[in-house]
Amino acid sequence: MLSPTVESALNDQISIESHSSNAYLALASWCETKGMEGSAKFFYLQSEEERAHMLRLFKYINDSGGKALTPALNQPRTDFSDIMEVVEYFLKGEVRVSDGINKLVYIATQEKDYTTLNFLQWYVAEQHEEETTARNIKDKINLIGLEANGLYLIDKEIGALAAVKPAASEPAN
Ligand code: OFO
Repeated sequence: MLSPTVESALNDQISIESHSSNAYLALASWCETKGMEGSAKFFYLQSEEERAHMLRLFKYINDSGGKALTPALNQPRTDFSDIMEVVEYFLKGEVRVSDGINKLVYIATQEKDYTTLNFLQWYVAEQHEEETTARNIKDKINLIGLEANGLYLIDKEIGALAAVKPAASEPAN
C-alpha cells in the first residue's frame, strides 16, 4: 500500500516521463526535417522508451492500491539552431528525469517504503545509462565538429546508437 506522499511523488514522475516522451518526439521531428534520419530514428526510439517508463509507473501505482493520473501535455520546445543544441537539450532532459528519480528515492526512504525503493532501482540504473549516452553523443559532436562532412558523420553515429537500442517494451509488471 502506498502512502499518499509516495503516491503523489510517483504521479509527479509520471508527468516528468510523459514530458520527456513528448519533448523527444519534437527532437525526432526536428532531426527528420533537417534530413538527419539516423538522429531522428534515435529520438523516436527515445520517445517510445520514455512512454514505456511512464507506463511502468502507471502499472506500479495501480497494482499497489493507488491511482495513476494521466498527465496534461505541455508544448515542448521545437526550435533548435543545430544538432549540438538538440543533444544538449536531450542531456538536460535526462538530468531532469534523474533529479525526479533521486527525489522519489529520498521520499520513499523517508516513508520507509522499501517496496517502492526496490522498484525504483531499475530507474536509477536506467538514468545513469541515459545520461552517459547523452554525454557521449555530446563528446562525439565536439570531436567531429559541425563543419564540412561533420553533420553526416554525427548523424551516422547517432543512428548507430538507435540500431543497438532494444525496442521499448510495455512494462512487465
Ligand atoms: Fe525515463 O528518462 Fe531517461 O531513460
